[in-house]
Amino acid sequence: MKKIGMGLIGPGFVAAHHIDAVRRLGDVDIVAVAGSSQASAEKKAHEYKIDRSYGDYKALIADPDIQVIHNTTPNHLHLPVTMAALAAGKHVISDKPLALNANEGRQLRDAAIAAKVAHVVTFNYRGNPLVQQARGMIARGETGDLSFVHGYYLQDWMTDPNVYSWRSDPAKGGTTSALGDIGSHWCDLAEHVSGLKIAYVLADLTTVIPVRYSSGTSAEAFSTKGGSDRQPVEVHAEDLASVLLRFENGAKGSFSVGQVLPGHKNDLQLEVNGRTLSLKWRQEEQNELWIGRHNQPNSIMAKDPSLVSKDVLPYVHLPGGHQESWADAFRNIMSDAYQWVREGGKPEARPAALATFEDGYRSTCLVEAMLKSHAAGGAWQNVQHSPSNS
Ligand code: SOE
Repeated sequence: MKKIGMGLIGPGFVAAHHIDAVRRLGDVDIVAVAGSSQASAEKKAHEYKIDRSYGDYKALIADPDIQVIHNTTPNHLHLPVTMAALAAGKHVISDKPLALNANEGRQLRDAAIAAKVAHVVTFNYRGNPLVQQARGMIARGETGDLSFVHGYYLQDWMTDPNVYSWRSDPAKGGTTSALGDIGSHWCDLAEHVSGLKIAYVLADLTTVIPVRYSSGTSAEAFSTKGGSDRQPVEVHAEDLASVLLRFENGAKGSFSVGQVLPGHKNDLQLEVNGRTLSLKWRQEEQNELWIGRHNQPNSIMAKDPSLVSKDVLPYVHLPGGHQESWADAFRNIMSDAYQWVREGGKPEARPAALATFEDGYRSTCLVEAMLKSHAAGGAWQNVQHSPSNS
């Protein structure tokens, strides 16, 4: 089988996981990496054991051995880098959020559809087997109609004011922090699993740490590195937010996100309550799915190939009791993405669990509605999502 050539632009925190996941597929050749300078690209290429490096992303996109571009640059570069890749007819796997705002998100969605290539956004929690199990149970009517969809995504890596990364810089990360970075994951997961669309939001945003101390360099997510000579920087983006939701079918919902909540490492939880069953999945205990019942005892389904439904089996790689993890779910998404690439990105060949630029655009619309709601003093705001022309 001829290997597919892949090139990655923007080697930060998440890039290592794109590379690891793609290497595990076995049929993809990691051709090159591009960084902000030739020196930084070479350093990363050496670290990841990749032969070619480019100091200019346009040179990587032009490399004829590369068919798929992974865009893991900071958010402000998502638009130009992805647009250039699409213009060159390359398949694109973009890290989330797809873009800085809904306007950019729509442009990217439209350009990707017009380019007739595979277009993927790494909403990677969809790759967890028990997430797909929950989605299937809801779609088959096992929960009954959903009345409430709720949860949270809480982290603590920004608790220390000395953590200052591009995510807090509006020019690079955008005007949102917690909602764009992790609220985007929660909302995508809630809509994907429930099969329902969020129609209205009411958001309350807070910046718990309004002054951070920068060492001049942009730290990677979860990094504690940085010098002692730091300068204060005012931060306006939210690091804590709570949002009420109304879904299109009348179901209600709510979630909170925070990046400064001590003890919460990557604490993502989604619960849905139907008329018959409730389901709860928590990322930090991702090998278990809680099933809540009214007239019978509650139970916990283990991630076990003998227990999950047949369509979930491609996402399970180990027998029950053998824990699978964040990196395995990420690999599942990459496996789906490259399956789509092998099919030439034909719309009808897209694996059902895979998030596309349509989903990425939708996520920017949801976040934008939340920002508007907060700016209006906490007023209900409808989600404006323009349909694609094709
Ligand atoms: C940092 O908050 C981060 O790396 C996010 O950017 C990822 O999307 C999430 O999966 C883990 O946390």
